[in-house]
Amino acid sequence: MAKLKKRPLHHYAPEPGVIAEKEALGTNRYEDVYYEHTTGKITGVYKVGNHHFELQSEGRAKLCLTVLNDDVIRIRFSVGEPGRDFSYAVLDQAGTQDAKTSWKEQKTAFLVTTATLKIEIAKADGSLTIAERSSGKTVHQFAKPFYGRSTLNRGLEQVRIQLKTDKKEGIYGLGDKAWDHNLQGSEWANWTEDAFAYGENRKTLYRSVPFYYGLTHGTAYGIFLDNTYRSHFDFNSTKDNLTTIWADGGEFDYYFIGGPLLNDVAARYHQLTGTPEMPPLWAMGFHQCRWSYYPESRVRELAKAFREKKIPCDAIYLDIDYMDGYRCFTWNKEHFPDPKQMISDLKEDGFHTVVMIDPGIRVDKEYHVYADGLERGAFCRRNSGQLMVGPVWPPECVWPDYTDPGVRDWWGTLYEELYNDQGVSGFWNDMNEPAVFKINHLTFPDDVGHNFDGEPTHHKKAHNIYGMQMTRASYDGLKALQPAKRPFLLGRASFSGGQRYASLWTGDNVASWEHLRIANRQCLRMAISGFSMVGTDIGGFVDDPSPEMLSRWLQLAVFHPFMRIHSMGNNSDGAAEVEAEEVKQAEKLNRQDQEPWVHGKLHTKRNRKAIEMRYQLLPYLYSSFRQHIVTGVPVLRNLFFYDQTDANCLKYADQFLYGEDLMVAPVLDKGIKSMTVYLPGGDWYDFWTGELLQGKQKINAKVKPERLPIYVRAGAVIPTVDVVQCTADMNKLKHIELSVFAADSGKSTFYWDAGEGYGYAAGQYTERTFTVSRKGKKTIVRQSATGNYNASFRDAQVRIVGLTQPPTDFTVDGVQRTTGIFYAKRAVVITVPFDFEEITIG
Ligand code: MIG
Repeated sequence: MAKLKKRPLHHYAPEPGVIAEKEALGTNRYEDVYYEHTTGKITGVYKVGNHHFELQSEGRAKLCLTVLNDDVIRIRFSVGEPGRDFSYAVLDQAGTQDAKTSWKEQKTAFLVTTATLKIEIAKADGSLTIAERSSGKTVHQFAKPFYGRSTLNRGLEQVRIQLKTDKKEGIYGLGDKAWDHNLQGSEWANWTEDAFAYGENRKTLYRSVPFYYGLTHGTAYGIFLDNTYRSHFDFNSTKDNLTTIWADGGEFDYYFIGGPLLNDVAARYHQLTGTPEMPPLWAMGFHQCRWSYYPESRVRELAKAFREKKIPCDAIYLDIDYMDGYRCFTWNKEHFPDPKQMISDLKEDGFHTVVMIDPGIRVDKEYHVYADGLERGAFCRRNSGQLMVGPVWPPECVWPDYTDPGVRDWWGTLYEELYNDQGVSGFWNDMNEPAVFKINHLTFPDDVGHNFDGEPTHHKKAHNIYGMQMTRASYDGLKALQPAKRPFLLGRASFSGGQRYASLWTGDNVASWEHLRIANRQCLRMAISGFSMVGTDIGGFVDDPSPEMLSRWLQLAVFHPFMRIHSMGNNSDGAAEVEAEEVKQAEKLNRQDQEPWVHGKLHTKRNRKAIEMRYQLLPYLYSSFRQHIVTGVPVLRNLFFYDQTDANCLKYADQFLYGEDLMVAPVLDKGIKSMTVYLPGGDWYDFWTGELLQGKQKINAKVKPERLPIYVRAGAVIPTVDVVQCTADMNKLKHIELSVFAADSGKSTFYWDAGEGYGYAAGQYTERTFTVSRKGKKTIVRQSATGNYNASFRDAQVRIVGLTQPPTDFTVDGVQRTTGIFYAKRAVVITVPFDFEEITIG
């Protein structure tokens, strides 16, 4: 029998012809035959309302175009008539705006115009060209018409577009890739994968985010492919000036997002796919984790050590060993005889407890989750009707089908005992790619079925959203169990839009300098791809960090919205239960600890300092997160988001902005004493020394072991507080410090609320806007506030940096002031009531 030739994974369709894999058996039979689908000629347009266009085509492929708003166009190619209009990623309300459009038939094309974009659909073959109206620049241009391919045996297996690009175009985003910031010249796939100890060029990692930014001739745009199959993005990897994007099935349903600024594209992508709610304040504190802390005495010991050593910490994590035989939602009673008591004692001391929940449910008739799930038909089955059974931690597991709304609801209720009765604060959803042990394929076979919210399908289509739907089920469940509490959920696998449900950590990284660099890139890339609540395993999961490496990692992680140390301890990868017993033995002998104090006095001091800084900056970080939710602009942004036309910003892409006002130059190399930092346009202050520095220059920054070079935008006001040991103590603070970095003009916001609950939705927050200006030799700081949250702060120590001469005259709300003034080395500090309106210093 002739064998079907194996084609490489990333092949484009062979061309031309309709008969593939030609090793004919004799006459007219083949191993398989394939069909190609295009739109062919576009013969007319059917218009629905003002913003939806259905193109009539001669070929089997169909094209619909929806204008969501002036800058966002949905383009939908389908082989045959379009299917159900359904998306896990895009918010329902994203499609409701009726934008003003006009359309015209020309000789060779149909033309759709919005206020900012001109979209041309070629009559000859349905190719698209999109130009920005104001600049006239073409930013999106098909090099070939839409192409679909199906085979008799496999059905539809490829939908594809090809776009013109060139090596000068910058390509950013695409979610979870460890590669350099600019993806031009490289090729990637999206398929959620348990990527233990990944390298920077691994094509597929834990998350699938088929969204990227292009930056061409100074103009930015975005492409989001809303397709859950394995998708592929080839950005000119073969130097043919083509970007090729394809998916292994479904529709080529994508969104073109106009700029012209990267920030605009980011904001619009978030409007499309959502932002998280405000996390509880404690989730932005420092967290300590390892695989695994047990038994109870060890957990208590750990908590005690943090307080004794005066290293702030808000959460302790329990990895899989807290469970009874890896049965989710149970406790190992030998190690944790009274979880409720332990959790409540930890809480007293300011520690939240976070526990792991996996999707793999142990096959065991005596286990309620298995028995109950089985009865409800909650677990995934194969085509044959058999349960999908495989090994993860338990030797045999089954998996809930989170794409079934009923299963999601049921799953949510399972948290009740841990969350409501025992007082667990947050949860950690691991292994939800879904990961399966023992097989190279790492996950389910393709023939596993999923409900897909009422339109049953196979795993190829549901794989990429499985983890996301698990976090959705968990998140919604927690919300239903305690509606007045902000859930904290940490997830691993996800898809575009998954940011609405879970924070994430980047997965099983390695303690190496290379991985510290990757940590920086990955968090930046996840943030610009929708996931601002992101962090890494500080110090590395696999292997042990050197003292210097751990300190540098902590210093970087001060600026990752999720900040947690995690390590593998003595566990080896892929351990089955038997090995796990060995690990338990090994744990006794050698703990391979990664707490902030394990590297001696000097490094403990440095690590404490980094974590303290995190707490001092929390009002700023929290405000920045709030800004992110309101504007859709990511919390972390590469320097080129600040000025996308400045070649140096593109070059110094490891430098990043945290919020609007801080710029961080991460130290990613061993032993360095100085580094070149690029300051983009505008004036900047050295955060540490208060020195005023002009923008658009490279500086040689001294690198100290105990801190990173950090810069503040001139005109900013940065709110900070005194060090506390946990966020619970933050709401008792009477003083806040406002550092004013003097300039001719500037504006900053400071958002504060109870740090928990939804009072803010009823106005229980305060958003303070500070404006900084100068008049002659006077520096003026004004404050205005909205909202009615009664913060504990009573006074503000306003620290003014960058005065051009020693001040002699102080006025607070129109009244001259002679007391409460303190002249520090680089600043003048004046203590004023927290709700001052205007301070004038000159
Ligand atoms: O196969 O629960 O990424 O953070 O410590 C490993 C044990 C399973 C993988 C997670 C890691 C966690 C570990 N888990």
